[in-house]
Amino acid sequence: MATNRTFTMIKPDAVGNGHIGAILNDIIAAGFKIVAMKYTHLTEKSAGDFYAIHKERPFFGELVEFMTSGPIVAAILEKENAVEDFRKLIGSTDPKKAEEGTIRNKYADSIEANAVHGSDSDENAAIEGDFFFSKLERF
Ligand code: FUP
Repeated sequence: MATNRTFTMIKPDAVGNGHIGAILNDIIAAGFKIVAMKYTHLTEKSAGDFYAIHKERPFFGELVEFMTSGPIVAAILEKENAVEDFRKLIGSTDPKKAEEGTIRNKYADSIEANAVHGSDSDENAAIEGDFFFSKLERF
């Protein structure tokens, strides 16, 4: 069943560079409602579990190291066609390829330090949201 929710993280690079406010502003201006949100710091275990799908990829170790290098903001977002529209708002994984005006184009440094995460399917949006938030933390 298609849902109208997606999951995002503002990653350590964007948090460290002071972009939390600007990124949240872009997200809200694009019509997304915040359903759940928390400021937290991933551990090696939680980052490894979250990115378990990439465990065999050559960049996995560096990805976990980067994602645990500082705090992140995790959030569940709601909007019609949320997953697809949010992927458009953030732009390509590689900020060099991200379209002008997208969040990664504006705030990301590299393919690894790419400012934000956005779920790639309704199924993963649900799994990723459940990873961070209980039912009582959604409004
Ligand atoms: P995306 O769905 O756009 O977040 O991209 P992927 O799921 O393909 O990758 C997840 C994360 O792995 C990226 F956000 C950054 C990292 N990554 C690298 O560090 N190097 C790569 O070559 C590809 C991805």
